[in-house]
Amino acid sequence: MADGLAALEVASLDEILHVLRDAYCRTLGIEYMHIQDPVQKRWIQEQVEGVSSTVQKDEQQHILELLNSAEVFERFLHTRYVGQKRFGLEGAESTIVVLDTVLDEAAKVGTQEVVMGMAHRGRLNVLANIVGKSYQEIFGEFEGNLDPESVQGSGDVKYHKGAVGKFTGRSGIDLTITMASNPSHLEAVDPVVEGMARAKQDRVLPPTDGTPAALAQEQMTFPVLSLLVHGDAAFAGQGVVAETLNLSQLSGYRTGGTVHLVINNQVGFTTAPQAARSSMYATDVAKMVQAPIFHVNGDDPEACMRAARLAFAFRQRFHKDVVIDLVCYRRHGHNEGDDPSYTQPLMYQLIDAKRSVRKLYTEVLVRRGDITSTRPKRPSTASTAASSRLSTRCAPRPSAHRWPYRSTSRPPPSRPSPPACPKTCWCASRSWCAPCPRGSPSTRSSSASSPSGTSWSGAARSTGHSARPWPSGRCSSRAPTCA
Ligand SMILES: Cc1ncc(C[n+]2csc(CCOP(=O)(O)OP(=O)(O)O)c2C)c(N)n1
Repeated sequence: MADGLAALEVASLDEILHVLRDAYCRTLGIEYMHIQDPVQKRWIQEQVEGVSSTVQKDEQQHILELLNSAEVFERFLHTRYVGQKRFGLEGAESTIVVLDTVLDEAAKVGTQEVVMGMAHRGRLNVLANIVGKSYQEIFGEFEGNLDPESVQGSGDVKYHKGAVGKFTGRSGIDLTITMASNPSHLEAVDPVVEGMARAKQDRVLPPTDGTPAALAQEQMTFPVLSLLVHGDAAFAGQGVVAETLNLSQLSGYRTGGTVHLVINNQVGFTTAPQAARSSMYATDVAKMVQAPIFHVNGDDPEACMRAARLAFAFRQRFHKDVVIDLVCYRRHGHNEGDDPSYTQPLMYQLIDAKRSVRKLYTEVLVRRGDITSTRPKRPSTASTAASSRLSTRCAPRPSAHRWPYRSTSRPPPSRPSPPACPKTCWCASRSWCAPCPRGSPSTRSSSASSPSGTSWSGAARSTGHSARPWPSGRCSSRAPTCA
């Protein structure tokens, strides 16, 4: 073969197909043929063609711990603050694996700081599990402890607040991470993050005057990493994404390559991709700057880890933007207050039947014989510790891990807790005031079962919950407010 393939000079068609399928046709697919520079294309080929992608035992354990932490955090919020907006990460828990991997790799090569921007989806989870914001502060915001003088003073503020924390990954190297505050306006934070990263970078290495001679001498070290997390609909739909990408290689604006992570849950609020964009992929806009795009299946966290490593390594090698397209799903509605089975009934039938990323990964590890587990059903290992911290509600984080955390807004004023509601819901799991997690009993047949497989008993039907159909087994009704 001219040019070689996986160091083979002669190969049968069968061998060639085997190498190519293994490299590109599994849970990680790479778009790079739009890149014109043969060096960059060759580099990608060398990383994946004929290269083993085995994940070490300690890495598997680490992935499982990350998924446990991500899932238990959402599960706690889902059951404790029923019906409250949180823009959950369920279905996209591998986001935490991708971010953890990128940051750990960045720490290992001596990156001084990371500036991050993201919208609502999974932001609380990222703040808790990546930036190191305390559960105390996050749950306090759910309890209504918001600074009334903070921007807008509304309950939405918790998805807009910035934070500064310290990330410590598996390497044990600390990395300061700044999460930029963001407005509701999707993607508006992108150029802000680039500006923040560039300003921090300029403090370390003053910029040149941009003339060709100066540029030739410019040290191509970019000690600050910019990291942007997007939604699929917003990445394709917002013009500011293209504007920001267009700045990425200009000497006055460049930051040495931004790592973009698109949480591609294949729906934008209620809009399906075919109604949201004309491009094939949500990430196609990034092709205009010849960024490589790593499409990865979010149900394969090992592939997600690999995609994150490849993406960061490409950024380090060529100082260009890279995109990770995390193809996943959204388990609940857009903000937990809406029921997606009204607008996407078929999709949500499939999603309802899906096991979580953590559960699937645990099963894979058990099947492969990588771990022995008698009960892969509940979050175990690290999440045991995480859940005990969660159940003690508002206990401060016990170790110095990922500290110090500092919020960029003023600390919230303390408020007295509201008196406990005396009435109990028919489902017996919470007070009458809170929306019932099992929906309205009066609208269900006795054979219906909850998403967790619990069967409903007819005995509970005399209660007066508001009647509302319960489509495709999803919990959707809300209890009336306590008088
Ligand atoms: C500029 C702008 N347009 C519209 C909205 C309203 N809006 C909020 S979330 C959302 C859907 C976003 O979908 P996607 O980017 O796929 O993220 P997801 O919520 O699915 O994670 C829309 C249209 C907004 N906040 N900002």
